[in-house]
Amino acid sequence: MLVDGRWTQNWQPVQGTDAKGGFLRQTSSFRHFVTPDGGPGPTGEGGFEAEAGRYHLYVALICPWASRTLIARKLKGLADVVSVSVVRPELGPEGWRFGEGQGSTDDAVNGATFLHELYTRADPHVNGRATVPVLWDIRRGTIVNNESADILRIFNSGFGALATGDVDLYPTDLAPDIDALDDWIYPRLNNGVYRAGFATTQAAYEEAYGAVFEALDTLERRLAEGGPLLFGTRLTETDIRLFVTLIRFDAAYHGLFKCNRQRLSDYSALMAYLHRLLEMPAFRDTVSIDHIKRGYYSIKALNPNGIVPLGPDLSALGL
Ligand SMILES: N[C@@H](CCC(=O)N[C@@H](CS)C(=O)NCC(=O)O)C(=O)O
Repeated sequence: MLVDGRWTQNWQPVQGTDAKGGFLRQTSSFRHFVTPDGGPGPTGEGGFEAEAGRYHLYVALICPWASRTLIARKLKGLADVVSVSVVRPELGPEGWRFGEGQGSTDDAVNGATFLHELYTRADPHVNGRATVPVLWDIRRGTIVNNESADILRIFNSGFGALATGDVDLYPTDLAPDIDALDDWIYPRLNNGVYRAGFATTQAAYEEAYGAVFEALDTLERRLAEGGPLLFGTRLTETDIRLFVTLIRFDAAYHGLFKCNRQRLSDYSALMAYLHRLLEMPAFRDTVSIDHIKRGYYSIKALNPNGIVPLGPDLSALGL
């Protein structure tokens, strides 16, 4: 992690632990918004007006939070407006690293070797972890935002007419329901799998495991009774936020994170839902099972020998 702008060697893949051995995720530190006229957004400062070619997105394909933003970028028709760099899937001693090949890229904008260099460039005294995603302002040479939930909303409405996709991922009439469902899914499922995987006590693991499967059971019923999507026929940001966790479940969370009461492929409505979303290139094209498996199974604290499993067979999903 970074302390006063310098990379420290005590970096650990486990972000933090509470008094009961529960996993704690660091909060994001850059919270500015791109807006159509450059005015400030709900948090942060103004000065980040929408413009084609001005912003760059740094992602890891293993990372569910970064993948959310990639899906939104495609759904909103922003692929030619916001460019992308992809780090290698393995988190090494200096965190995320760039490098051309096997689905990863160099950093064509800043020429960085490690993602943490961008954090220091944005703030020479930065503290904390160098996480993906990062939305970078090429003109000002700084980080606009490193919180995927914000970047989803920036892509939905911050680019105004530059966004040609005709879907509204956060429509006003559904906003309170979307917020409520996001807030319900996040601790139980999106972050719940991490809380199970990185728990350092049996009690913290069991609590997280219970929450994960309670959430999956509830969502299975919701989709069976009221699908095809979480809000009927309207595709929203909550579908993106759920998809990124479901698509990683059998490949990573079932085994490595010990979320193994059932596989996702044992849930019929959730599988039908995954199939439905994977029919859209904006979802399918952002999924790399290769990066997901190599990335998660490279976490030495959980898998010391780094052996990447050959299974599971995901051919039912065309993956
Ligand atoms: N709040 C952030 C969380 C992002 C996050 O935790 N990303 C992980 C990868 S999945 C990361 O980059 N970790 C690097 C590290 O912890 O050093 C978001 O949703 O954007």
